[in-house]
Amino acid sequence: MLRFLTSGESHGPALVAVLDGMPAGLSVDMDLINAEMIRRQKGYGRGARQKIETDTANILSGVRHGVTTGAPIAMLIANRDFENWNHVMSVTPIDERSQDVAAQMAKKEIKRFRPGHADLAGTMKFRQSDIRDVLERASARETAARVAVGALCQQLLAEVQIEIAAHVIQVGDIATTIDSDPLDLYELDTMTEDSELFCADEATEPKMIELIKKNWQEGDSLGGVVEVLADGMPVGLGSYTQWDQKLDGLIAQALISVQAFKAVEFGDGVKNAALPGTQVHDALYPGDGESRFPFTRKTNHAGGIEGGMSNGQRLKVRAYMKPLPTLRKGLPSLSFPEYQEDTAHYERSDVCAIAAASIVCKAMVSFVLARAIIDKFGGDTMTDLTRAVKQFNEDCAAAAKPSKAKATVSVEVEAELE
Ligand code: EPS
Repeated sequence: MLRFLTSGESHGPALVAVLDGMPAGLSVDMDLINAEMIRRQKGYGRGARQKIETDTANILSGVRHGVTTGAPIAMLIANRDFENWNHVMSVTPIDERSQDVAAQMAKKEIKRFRPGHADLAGTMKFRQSDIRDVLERASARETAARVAVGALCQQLLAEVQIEIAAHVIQVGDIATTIDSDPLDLYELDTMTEDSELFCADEATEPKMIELIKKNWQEGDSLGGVVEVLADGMPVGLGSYTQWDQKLDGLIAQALISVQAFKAVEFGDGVKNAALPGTQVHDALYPGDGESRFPFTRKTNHAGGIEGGMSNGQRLKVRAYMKPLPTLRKGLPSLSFPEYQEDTAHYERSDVCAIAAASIVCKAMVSFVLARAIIDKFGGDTMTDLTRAVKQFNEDCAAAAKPSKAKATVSVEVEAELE
């Protein structure tokens, strides 16, 4: 089974990811991984930290001569900023009597909880004496490691002709007016490439940027909405047979695990709850000869998942991010460890990180899809995997043939009768 863990603190020496269960024989393109790492660092509304970092993933194991061996893949992303935090984040004990150490410690001390962040519950849960022990790991800096994992998964998905893309469709209360349904994903990717917010709607993006600017000036922060789309989906990823195998459940969990994400919607999930079934379910029509399947549909309100399984249509999932909880205009809060009234701590942060988060959401969906592909089709080698996917897809397409053959026979019979 494909799985991964990450390790690392925001201002520690490095982030690490270990991806286990990748099939042997996948050619790894480091440029593609690092291009995705750089994309995650972009986006209007990010803070000064991104000027310090130039994220690159270094593969330490599991890949030889550019090809996966089937062994666990370890990747390391260095934190350049660590040099400014070497005492505060030192792995080994520090000498607090040293002036250097004391000065850095005092500067980085956190004494007040930030409502909305992991600070309060995390400090109590682990009985910490310093909020920083929570903040450092709860930080969204960790998503750099997830993007490295996701970029590798995207390379596996490409081998089985699954294409994935993400774009920002809302910042604060400003939504795009672009309908992504008719766009192919390559086109969508090209449209977002030069955008500062990875938003395909050129007309709306300046308004989003203005809103971020305004919130920055006011010491506030903003969330937004990301849409992740995948084409070339085989039928039957995930399963209806058990709650923990449902593809939508797995994707939702993966997306909600991304820092600050609070809601996930498949297809028109939210709107559908208010409509009668005849307006919601995607009616089936016979295959048109061009479809990869023995059926076609005119709508995709379900977002490509029915009964916890992919149904062959475009996967369409939206993920909703809350505004970041680190605010210059601090909310009423409490001091630690006295729990006295105070104002929330402010530490350098982003005003809006939705563009970066779109790359993270894409990475998480890529991971879940790669895992589902391996679960269904077997994962020791890429040769076996790609062969099994191809065969299954061909069998699905061929399923259309009996009805066509029947039609032909009946035509022939009628002809004979004449
Ligand atoms: C983050 C706070 C900021 C962000 C960080 C997430 O970091 P810093 O405190 O160093 O300025 O920039 O995100 C990243 C470093 C990153 O690479 O995405 C937080 O508190 O979650």
